[in-house]
Formats: sequence, C-alpha cells, structure tokens
Amino acid sequence: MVNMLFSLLSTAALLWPAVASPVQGKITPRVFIFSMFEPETTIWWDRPEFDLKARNISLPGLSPIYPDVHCTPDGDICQLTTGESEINAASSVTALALSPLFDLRETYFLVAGIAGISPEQGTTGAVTFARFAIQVALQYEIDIRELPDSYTTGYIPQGAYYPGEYPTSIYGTEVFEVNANLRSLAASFARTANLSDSATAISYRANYNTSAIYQAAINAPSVLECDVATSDVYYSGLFLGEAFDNTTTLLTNGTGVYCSTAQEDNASLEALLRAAVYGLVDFARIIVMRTASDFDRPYPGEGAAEHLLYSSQGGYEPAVENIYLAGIKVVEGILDGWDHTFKKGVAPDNYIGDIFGTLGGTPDFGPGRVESLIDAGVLRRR
Ligand SMILES: *[C@@H]1O[C@H](CO)[C@@H](O)[C@H](O)[C@H]1NC(C)=O
Ligand SMILES: *[C@@H]1O[C@H](CO)[C@@H](O)[C@H](O)[C@H]1NC(C)=O
Ligand SMILES: *[C@@H]1O[C@H](CO)[C@@H](O)[C@H](O)[C@H]1NC(C)=O
Ligand SMILES: *[C@@H]1O[C@H](CO)[C@@H](O)[C@H](O)[C@H]1NC(C)=O
Ligand SMILES: *[C@@H]1O[C@H](CO)[C@@H](O)[C@H](O)[C@H]1NC(C)=O
Ligand SMILES: CC(=O)N[C@H]1CO[C@H](CO)[C@@H](O)[C@@H]1O
Repeated sequence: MVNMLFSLLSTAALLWPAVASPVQGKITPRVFIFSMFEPETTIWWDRPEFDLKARNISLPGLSPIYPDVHCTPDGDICQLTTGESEINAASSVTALALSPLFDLRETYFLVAGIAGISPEQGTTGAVTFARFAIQVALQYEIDIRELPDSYTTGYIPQGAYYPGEYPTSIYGTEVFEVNANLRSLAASFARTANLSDSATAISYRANYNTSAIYQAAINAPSVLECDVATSDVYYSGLFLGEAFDNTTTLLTNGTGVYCSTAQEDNASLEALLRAAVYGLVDFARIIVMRTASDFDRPYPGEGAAEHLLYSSQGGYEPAVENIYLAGIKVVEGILDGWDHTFKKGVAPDNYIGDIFGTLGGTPDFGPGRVESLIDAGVLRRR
C-alpha cells in the first residue's frame, strides 16, 4: 500500500509540469461534476453525450487514488473525484478551487453522489436535491450504556447540556445553505429522466409498508427536494436517524428536511465557501444532488445491524445509475440554457452561505452572525 501510494504520488508529480504546460489560458468549465468514489466517477464515462476522459489534468492536492480532474476536449464539462468522507472532500475541493489552471467564476458545481435516505422522506433510487447540508455528527457523544436515563440520544450539541439544545460552541461548518431557486431548476431538469429501479429494491422497500410514517419509502423512486446530513460516521438505525433528524431541525431552525445522508457535503461546501470569499467561485452556482442507495434505518421488526450489514436492499445499482440518468438532464439543462439563463446566473431568493454570514446577508438559521462568532470564540461579548 505504501509503495503504491508512493508511486501514484510520484507519477502525479512527474506528470504535473508536462500536463500543465500545454494548457493555453485557463480552463473555464460550465459544469463541474463532483464524484466521491470510483463508481460515481465511471458512471459518467463512455456516454454518448460527452467524453470526460478526453483530458486528464493532474492537480497538486488531489487524492492520491484520484489524482486527475477529467474534462471534455473543450473543457466545458469537468469532473473531480474527491475521495470519500469529510477530510478527502475538503482537501480535494480546496485544491481545485485554488488551482491556477481553472477559472471557476462562472462554473456550476454539481455534487453528484449516492447517499442514505430516511424512509420518512423517500426511497432507494430516489434523486434528492438539497438546500441545506448539515454536519449532524459535529456534536458531543456519550455511549448509550453510560447515558443518563432522561437523554433520548448519546449526541449532545457542543456547548449544550442536553440533546435538542442549541449548540453554543460553533465551528462554522455546521450548516450550509445553497441557492434554492437553482435547486428547483435542477430538480425540474431531473424530473424529465426515466429513473432506474431494481427488483430487489422493490421487494425490500415493500417491508416499510407497515408503518404509517414510512409511506414515502414504498413508492417508486422519484425526484425530491430535501436536505442532506453529513457525517464521517456511516450510521444506521432508528434512534440515530431520529437524533440526526432532530439535529437537522434544530440547526436549520425548523426549515431543513432531514432526508439524505452522506459523508462529504459539508466539507465540499466549506472549501467552496472559502474560495467564494475571494471571488474564485460563485456560491450561488452549487447543486447538491444525492441519489439514495440504502435506507438510514431498518424497517419495523428488522434489527439495525441486520439492516446495515447483511440485508440486500437493492438500491445501490439504481442509485449509481440515477446519478447519470438524472445528472445528465441537469448538465444538459445548464448547457442548453447557458446563453439566456445560466451564464448570467440564477439569483437566489434565500440566504446562501454559512452560519457566520461569511458571504454577506443574514443567515436564516443559527443564532445570527454576531452571536455565532461569539460562540466560535472569535468575538467577545460586550
Ligand atoms: C484519462 O484517464 C482515464 C482513466 O484513467 C483513461 O481511461 C483515459 O484513457 C485517459 N485519457 C487520456 C486522453 O489519456
Ligand atoms: C424507462 O426505462 C425502463 C427500463 O429502463 C423502460 O422499460 C421504459 O420503457 C422506459 N420508459 C420511458 C418512458 O422511456
Ligand atoms: C406489506 O408488504 C408485505 C410484503 O410485500 C406484504 O406481505 C404485507 O401484506 C403488506 N402489508 C400491508 C399492511 O400492506
Ligand atoms: C427527537 O425529538 C423528539 C421531539 O422532541 C423526541 O420525542 C425524540 O425522543 C427525539 N429523538 C431522539 C432519538 O433524540
Ligand atoms: C434559531 O434558533 C436559535 C435557537 O432556538 C435562536 O437562538 C435563533 O435566534 C434562531 N435563528 C433564526 C435566524 O431564526
Ligand atoms: C466531523 C468533521 O470532521 N467535520 C468537518 C466538516 O468539515 C469541516 C471543514 O470543511 C471541518 O472543519 C470539520 O471538522
């Protein structure tokens, strides 16, 4: 493993000047697809619409196992594979955002990955578009065996004393809000897709029919507008699902809808936000699309470990396929509407940015700019 890593790194280092020198001017992609791991990457390849393997560009700072950005010949469409989980996503997106090879000021970013799904909101194979990304596990945690009886979950917001209390220690990456008007446009493009499903997914999801609150789980996959929870820990089960659903409600002041669950989005958005502060990217041009590969909790009567480790949910293949089937409609919608809509941008009506109000405006979640900077330890209370 160490040897492989070394040789990948040194290959990237050797290729760097060779690849960089022929670039005339900067590459100005109209759409940048963010994939997180290999199946999400290759599902876009060998397609009739465009050839992402035409240009491979090594960038310092990318993952050692995904060292290249892939682009079409004209650079209109590019793809980054971040690597999985928060650290990989933050590092890779930072490297891209700061790269001198790209001009990303007019670029639309399409985060396109698989995810878990709450059966209260949707089903496997569903395609979700988020307005909020919530870093749900950025909390204190006590093992359930040492937990006071009155606590409903082992997760306690940082700086709080009880689950459900608003955190008073703020890091700044807890919640991100993206352009809701752009999200609706992207979802309308995706709704023209014929989504994939599988026989195994159909029979597994039928098991959720016994609970009245899981009726969204038993329908065929569709396109949904609901929010994404980010956690490095790949969790499963009723209580964690409920706990992070509660966290989503708390951190978005009741606006967010806990729906899909993944390991990267808060990190990718933090990296884009930092670049947006310097005008390198436009934070109003981000689409977070997650397709559901599995449920975040078992069906009534099934054990959590059985559900996570042994069940055949049948959602993985359709979820990966639906990244392309729905995503291509979004990419084509942006390219087809470039001249009259997307070049100038889709103005947001909602607040966009982080809990600190870093990009300006007043956050519609959180305790407000001043209070959150106090809770971050940056400002002092007068
Ligand atoms: C780009 O990388 C992919 C994946 O490694 C490879 O299949 C393709 O041939 C490469 N393209 C070029 C032009 O070298
Ligand atoms: C949708 O896809 C399914 C299977 O992939 C196919 O059988 C069906 O004909 C398609 N429907 C439309 C309207 O294209
Ligand atoms: C739920 O689905 C299962 C499996 O398909 C079926 O056996 C059962 O009758 C259904 N129950 C209800 C309440 O619809
Ligand atoms: C989530 O919040 C509800 C309402 O406050 C509460 O009844 C429930 O116990 C909470 N769930 C968990 C797992 O903390
Ligand atoms: C969000 O909720 C917190 C805690 O309940 C409250 O202090 C804050 O003022 C609310 N923020 C907004 C923007 O409504
Ligand atoms: C739990 C965790 O590691 N969360 C990370 C989310 O992303 C930001 C940076 O983008 C990190 O600061 C957090 O630590």
